[in-house]
Amino acid sequence: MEDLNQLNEAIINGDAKTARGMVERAVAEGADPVQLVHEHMVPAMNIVGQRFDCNEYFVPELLLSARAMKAALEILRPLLAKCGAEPAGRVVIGTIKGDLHDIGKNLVAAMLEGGGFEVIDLGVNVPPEKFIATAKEKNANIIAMSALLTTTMPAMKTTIDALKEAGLREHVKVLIGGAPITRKYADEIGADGYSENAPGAVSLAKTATGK
Ligand code: B12
Repeated sequence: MEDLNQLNEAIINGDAKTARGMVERAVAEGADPVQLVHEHMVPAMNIVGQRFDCNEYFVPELLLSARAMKAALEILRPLLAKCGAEPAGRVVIGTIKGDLHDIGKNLVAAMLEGGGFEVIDLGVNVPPEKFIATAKEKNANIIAMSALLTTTMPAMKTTIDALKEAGLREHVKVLIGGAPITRKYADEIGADGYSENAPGAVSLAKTATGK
């Protein structure tokens, strides 16, 4: 059996090849994909964040760790999706305008797929009008927005306001998340739900759609 602490180390050190290889072998040996993500990969990214905070890591190191995380997630994404059952609703997800962080958003998208939702992922730097137009076009039940920068958070409120103006607010639930987001902020801007992690996002989405 793999020593999974090495998976944490590979992500912290930005070693994409090792991270991907470890995940492939762990999965082949029967490891639980959800456990790999939440007990090893997310904590590893948290350590990367702490090192960035105390000037031990700089943007190049962050990029390498993010690349390692993505490489490992690529293997797990289809497996996370398979954990689910019946389609539970349609979610339009994206990282808010001005924000390029997508690791958490990708994790939430994968877990929602795993929870049985059809997920339309608009990627990063998504303007309010694109969220609205896609939700309308795809007849979505939920818009899920991610923000990692305090400077981009206000675009979440702009999107909710635009949803109201488009006459869609009654039909589309809005879930938000990302490191700087709090429940208080979600309440302030009139979002329907906030969660600090990806499994929580699935529970919120299920509650929002009455599943
Ligand atoms: C990796 C990283 C980067 C990478 C991003 C790569 C990528 N593809 O995502 C790169 C190097 C590109 C980057 C760039 C920048 N970054 Co950066 N980055 C980070 C870092 C270290 C980790 C973020 C991460 O991936 N965490 C792991 C994931 C799994 O966690 P998460 O995103 O929080 O997601 C979880 C939950 O929040 C939740 N969730 C997330 N989204 C959603 C959505 C919904 C609907 C729900 C319900 C839940 C939910 O579930 C997720 C899974 O559990 C953070 C530090 C930190 N501790 O957060 C800084 C951080 C976010 N970055 C920061 C900064 C300042 C920047 C830059 C401005 C740096 C610069 N000088 O250029 C740029 C901005 C670029 C831009 N316009 O977006 C600051 C933000 C400070 C602030 N107050 O706004 C942070 C906090 C670092 C710091 N302490 O200063 N960054």
